[in-house]
Amino acid sequence: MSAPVAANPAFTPRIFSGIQPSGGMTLGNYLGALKRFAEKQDEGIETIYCVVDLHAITVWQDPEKLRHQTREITAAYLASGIDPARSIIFNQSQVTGHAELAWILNCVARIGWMYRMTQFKDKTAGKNAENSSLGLLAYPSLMAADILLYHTTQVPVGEDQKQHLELTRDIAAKFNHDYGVDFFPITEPLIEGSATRVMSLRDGTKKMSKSDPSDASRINLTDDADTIAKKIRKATTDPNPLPETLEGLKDRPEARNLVNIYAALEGSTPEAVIREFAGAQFGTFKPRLADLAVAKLSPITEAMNRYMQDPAEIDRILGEGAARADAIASPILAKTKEIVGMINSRR
Ligand code: ATP
Ligand code: LTN
Repeated sequence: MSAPVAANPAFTPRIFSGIQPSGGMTLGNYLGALKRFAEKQDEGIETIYCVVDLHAITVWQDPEKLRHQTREITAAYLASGIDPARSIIFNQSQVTGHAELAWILNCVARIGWMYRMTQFKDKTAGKNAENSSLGLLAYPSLMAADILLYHTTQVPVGEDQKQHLELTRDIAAKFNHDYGVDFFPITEPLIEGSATRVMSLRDGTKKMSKSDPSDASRINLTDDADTIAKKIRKATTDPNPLPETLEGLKDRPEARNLVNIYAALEGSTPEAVIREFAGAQFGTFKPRLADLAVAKLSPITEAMNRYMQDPAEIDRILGEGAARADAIASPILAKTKEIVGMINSRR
């Protein structure tokens, strides 16, 4: 993979990010992505948030469930404070430019780059990779298209997406180089805060994931207060009390995970949490964490449920967002095609 290229200051700052409607939202999605999406609206930069349904179908999705989950992610966007008047919210498949640009980028990116992606390796581990969809292999190229279609300069994501964002930079740089242009920006990843990688509650070495077969491994945004408290109480930990310093968490992934979650929910730092709970047993810390999680998440869950009562309104918001997204994307896609040498005689 090529060396990082400096971001081009000539592009107007613009934020884009996406979440797959491939299941319910987890605490990991909330802290690593959603919560930060809402905060970015206050920074005076244009913000575009997408429900990436084309990505979701890289693995089998039941059509009715896909529709439901697309609305549910949209409801989670709204419930966490993303305001359709200040941000563009839409689902990917309604803006055809994503699939069109992805095709062009498929012809720029190299197959070997795709095989090297750890997400592809993880998702095919223990299975016959030859039998996975072609879309799953090309997934990062579609993600690059999502980002580059809007000349995005910054992408807030969790730690697990870092490699995909590096690939997006490589694809943009190769396109610019191959065609002798300075057309696509070299996008910056925004991986910030103490919860960029929330781990499974059952195994501190595995990412908390919406597709983990064990429901006890994650907190879902749709879990009620009792379920959240029970999952935290049962979370795997070692028998020792919390240490006096952050250093003491070094070889204790489960304890570190719970401290990081506490800090991110509270809006403080792991250092501050350790200072407060130095020497405390998990029997003391876990109930406090559960109370904090319920206090922070239940208003979001309630708002999500309210939005889900009115699917027609959700669909209206997605449609309006798609029209606004398309207005930005269309001229960029048209220019891309012109650079590539495609004739458009319908204008
Ligand atoms: P899966 O778990 O099925 O692989 P996912 O939740 O990782 O799916 P997305 O829903 O598309 O995939 O992820 C949306 C955003 O949430 C991304 O920015 C991703 O980095 C972030 N995210 C996902 N899981 C975590 C986690 N455990 N900790 C922090 N951020 C996360
Ligand atoms: N691959 C991402 C989801 C995603 C995305 C994007 C994130 C698809 N397109 C564009 C940021 C920008 C994931 O989290 N699994």
